[in-house]
Amino acid sequence: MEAEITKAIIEEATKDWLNFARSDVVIAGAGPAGLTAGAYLAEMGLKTLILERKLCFGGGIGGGGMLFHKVVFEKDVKEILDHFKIRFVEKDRFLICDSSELIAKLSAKCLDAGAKIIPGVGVDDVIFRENPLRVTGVCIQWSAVELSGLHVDPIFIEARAVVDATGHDAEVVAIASRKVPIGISVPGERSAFAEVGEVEVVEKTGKVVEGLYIAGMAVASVYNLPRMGPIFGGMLNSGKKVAEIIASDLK
Ligand code: 48F
Repeated sequence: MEAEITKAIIEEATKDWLNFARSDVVIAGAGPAGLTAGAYLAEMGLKTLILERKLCFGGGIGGGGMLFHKVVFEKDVKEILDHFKIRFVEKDRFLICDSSELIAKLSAKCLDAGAKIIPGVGVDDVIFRENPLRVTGVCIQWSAVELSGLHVDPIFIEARAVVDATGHDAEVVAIASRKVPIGISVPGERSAFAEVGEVEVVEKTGKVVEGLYIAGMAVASVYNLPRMGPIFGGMLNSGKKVAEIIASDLK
């Protein structure tokens, strides 16, 4: 029986890797921005792979605000919350929900719509082509190998669009900016100014070079925008916006 367990796991996992080796969209990071983007992209019929370095997903959602298990939104995000069937209470200018419910419902919608979320895998580089310059996929590695420090070459996922949704470090754009002439650097985010950060992070969401897009706090890092802490409307709006831009670009 034990050998059959092994075979069942490896065969089914391999089917997924073979299927997603060439994806429409690969998203690095399963935080609020990556999960929101993944759900909308999959709902629009795009073959979407979300790679998450950790073994759980949700990124910064789980920590709520200083471990208080709630996150807040401004009211413009009500339509998205309703779309994901996320319950909230209203208080003054805010909608407030449980951090666990946000993680569960964003990820459930991704999976139900057909996106594949694979945990324990990090994106450690991009694939590029020149004339014209474009990003055509990512290099990936088991997080356990990254942590071990062993020298193990990555494997590749080709994609028509790559989304950096890695959060505060904008890891994918940071790597690309060092190794490919994309003409962009990553200065990092500014100190907290929630009201401005919430708006600008959505405004600046989009494509940084052909094939490479940013969403969520990665946008703040790339464009030196203020951070906003445990208010998450900007993250959901950013994820939705990047999905709409990609869907339009890939038509
Ligand atoms: O950090 P994270 O939650 O980013 P986000 O979606 O949302 C930011 C908010 O949580 C919060 C905030 C909002 O006001 O300030 O911080 O922009 O989620 C990013 C996810 O990406 C994973 C990381 O483990 C986390 O779950 N990640 C980071 N680098 C990589 C990665 C990588 N190179 N490959 C794969 N996953």
